[in-house]
Amino acid sequence: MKKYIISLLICLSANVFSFAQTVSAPDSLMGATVLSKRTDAAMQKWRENRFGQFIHWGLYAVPGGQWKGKNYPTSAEWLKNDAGISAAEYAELVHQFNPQKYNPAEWARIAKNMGVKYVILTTKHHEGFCLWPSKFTDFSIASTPYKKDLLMPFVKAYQKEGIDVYFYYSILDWHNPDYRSVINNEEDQKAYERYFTYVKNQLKELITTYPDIKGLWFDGQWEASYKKNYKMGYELEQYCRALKPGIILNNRIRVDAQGHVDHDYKGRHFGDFDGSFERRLPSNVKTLDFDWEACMTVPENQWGYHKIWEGHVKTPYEIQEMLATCTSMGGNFVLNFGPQPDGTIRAYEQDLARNVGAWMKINSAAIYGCDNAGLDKQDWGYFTQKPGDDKLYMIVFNIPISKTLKLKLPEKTTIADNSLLTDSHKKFRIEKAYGNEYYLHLGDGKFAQPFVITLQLKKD
Ligand code: FHN
Repeated sequence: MKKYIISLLICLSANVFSFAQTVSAPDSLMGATVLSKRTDAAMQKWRENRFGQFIHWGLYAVPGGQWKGKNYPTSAEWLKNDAGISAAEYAELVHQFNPQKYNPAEWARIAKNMGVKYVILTTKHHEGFCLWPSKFTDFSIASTPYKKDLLMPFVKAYQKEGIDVYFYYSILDWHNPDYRSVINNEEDQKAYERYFTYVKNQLKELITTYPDIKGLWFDGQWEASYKKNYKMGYELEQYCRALKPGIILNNRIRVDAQGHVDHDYKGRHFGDFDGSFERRLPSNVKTLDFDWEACMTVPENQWGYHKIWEGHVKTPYEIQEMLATCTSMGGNFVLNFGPQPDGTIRAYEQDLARNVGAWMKINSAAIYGCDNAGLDKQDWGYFTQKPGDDKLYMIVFNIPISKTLKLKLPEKTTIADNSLLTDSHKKFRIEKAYGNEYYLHLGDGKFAQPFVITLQLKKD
């Protein structure tokens, strides 16, 4: 027993130390502090999750992108700004926010069936409205006809489905009278400092009231006021890490002394991962030596609920391909949902979740825990591999006319076996082309695309 306790203590201290090692003090320009991939279990879990859900929900869901009979095709959650609505007039929306059909268990079921392993919920977006009854403002759910906290039932429901919960928090705030976009004089600075205290109070409130959350996802860090007060970002980072050791923070928590956002003056991401891939994926990258996440909207640029979706709306196939792309490049993929003001999820988002989920149910082995496989990208799709595993996954999106898939293996590696992921009896003929290049012959079979082929590799 004594032996067991000693080895447990050694293990625990090694884990804490391995993370502590990666967080350093900032340099004089307030550069990044996590200089290599975190190796602790929490971050490893984040990495293995690979697929997440984003949820943008707030007062903006009520007008749904329309104001006084006019449609604003820009992002619904930016309506206050885009329609030039005064803070007082916008605040009246609290009396209309009454999500009687809010059923977080149903949301969590949809998310679970889609195959996500984590979720990020906007607790306070740029509009400043809080989804929880914050002690520090009246501009919260407590002032609505609904009154009840939206966060606790959310956290519980998602946790019940085994989905990790993260909270989004906007540093930018259009409602708090102390908030400043720019600091023009001492008064502004004083007000901004009061606002910063408000932010810290709220974050402490969130972290302590909902201790099961795994991390915080910051946004709105680009304004001149925050850049001028760049030391606040570092203070905030330390503050969150002290309140919740092991917490996972995205890169938008900080700016450096030269006003760089997302990445510091040396190009290194802030926080624990690079979350600056917004509505885009990194291009042409074989592998990245840092953790990263891409977040994506279903329509072109709507995060919050908008009554009218114009332009391109993504299909399940496109989402599956983005997820495969991110996994093959060692990153996470997060898909956004914008619930309706009554608390229900738009029918198209539900369909999309169902379809992506149906694909995930049979192919997720090629996603969860997988990473870049270190092979040259081929036009038919994406390679993924679990680190240290000798199984390689080929996620096929485009079948060539030749019905043969080219692949180039690392030196001194051969293919011991292969099969369709969904049918271990379905084998393919492999032909050695030249060097370490092979052709995999699909034959005449019909495949519901995208499909996954598993290759069992063998070292010579
Ligand atoms: O302005 C926001 C936007 O509304 C949305 O929340 C996205 C999500 O990454 N972030 C912002 C801009 O970067």
